[in-house]
Amino acid sequence: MFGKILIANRGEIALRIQRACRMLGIKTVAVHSVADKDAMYVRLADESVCIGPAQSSESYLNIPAIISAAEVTDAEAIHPGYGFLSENADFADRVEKSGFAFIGPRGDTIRLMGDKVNAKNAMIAAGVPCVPGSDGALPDDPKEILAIAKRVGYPVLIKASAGGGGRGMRVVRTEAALINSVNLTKTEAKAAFGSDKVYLEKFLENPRHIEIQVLSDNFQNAVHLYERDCSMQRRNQKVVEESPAPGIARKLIEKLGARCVDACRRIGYRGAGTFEFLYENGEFYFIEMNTRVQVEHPVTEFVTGVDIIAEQIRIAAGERLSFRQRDITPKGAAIECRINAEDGFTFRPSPGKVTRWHMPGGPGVRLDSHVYAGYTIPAHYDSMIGKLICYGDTREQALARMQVALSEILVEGINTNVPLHRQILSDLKFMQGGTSIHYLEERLAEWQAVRKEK
Ligand code: MV4
Repeated sequence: MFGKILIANRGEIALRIQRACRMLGIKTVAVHSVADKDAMYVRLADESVCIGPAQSSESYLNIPAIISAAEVTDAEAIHPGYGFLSENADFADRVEKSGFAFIGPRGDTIRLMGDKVNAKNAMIAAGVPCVPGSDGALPDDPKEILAIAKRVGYPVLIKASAGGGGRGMRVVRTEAALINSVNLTKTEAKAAFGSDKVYLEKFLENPRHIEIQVLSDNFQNAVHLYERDCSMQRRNQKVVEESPAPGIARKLIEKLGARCVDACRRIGYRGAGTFEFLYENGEFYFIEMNTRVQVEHPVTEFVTGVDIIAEQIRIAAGERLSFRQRDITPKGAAIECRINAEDGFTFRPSPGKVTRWHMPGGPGVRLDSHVYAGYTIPAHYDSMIGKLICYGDTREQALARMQVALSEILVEGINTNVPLHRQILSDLKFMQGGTSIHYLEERLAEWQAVRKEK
């Protein structure tokens, strides 16, 4: 087991990783930008290294600075968290070449999954159900592209292979618009990601977003930790996530999970990962794989009892998974609200000094946040400042605890999106469960209109 881990991230996930390290008796090195020098996890770290000025490109994305910090502190491993360099294959390679363990998959696995066409081909080979579409990247010949779209059937979606997370996608509803849309998407993809490789899929009009969490050790032991429903999202930013996915049969999830586990074995996956699916008319369709821990991992931790971050560290240290699939029996329901330093309805970021910070508690209530009264939220980074996760024996109980917990939150000095969460949690259709990826955006338009009248 490692003696010291460098945490190459910031905010709530840096604190979360530090908690796992300290629980395992591992020393921690916190790296921080000038703007994060007063962060709690810096104060709690055994050692801290300032790696640069506030802007991410000079600090949290600064590969030489991070690797140098690991060298000068004699760290044995680096945990990338999520975002920043967590899915940067070159970073993973350079970490390992510099003699440190990268807490995550090998660089070539990250590279494979970062190319969405290759990722999809790997899944098709493993028998994971995918969205119908082009067989690989779209060819150059317009006649062939028209034939593929005709076979798939309109509407279709053109996606950048080097994109992901909603970037570089275009819906095409008529044959007349196809070739222009493909060329436009290729141009944008080339500019944004350096590759104009695009592929085509049947466009699903009203799906839910369901993801499967997996853990896979170095000995090809892989298990799935069931699913999360992440459909409550706005502009590809998740707002609320939950497990289990309301109204989807366990057997269906277990069948899908087994396919994901098989895929992990075939590609030699290492660490924690998430298979993203769209779910529509009772069918699952693979869209992408995330080769990192996700923001919403606490939802799965509540219903399975597995400490996902600790498992990531154990796997990276070469340990075998200490449980098998049959040991994973999910229980109850959990729901997560992402707490953002922003206005809940205009979404305008609201950085600044937090003058009051009172967080909820009680049975089944967890608050993952690095914020404290007196802390100044920097303006340079993502607006998420914490996550409130509530657990219950049933979804109804988890929702009730979440409503009570949200009502206890007291924050002054900045705006938060807590009012939005309270609105969502009391929305009848949401409470019935199973809303699609478009539901929140539909309701937001109404809620904002009402608020304008107030
Ligand atoms: C899709 C889709 C509909 N049909 N693919 C968005 C981000 C990336 N995960 C893929 N995404 C989508 N792919 C097909 N064939 C709709 C989306 C999508 C979406 C997916 C999941 C969660 C939120 C979303 C928001 C907009 C679009």
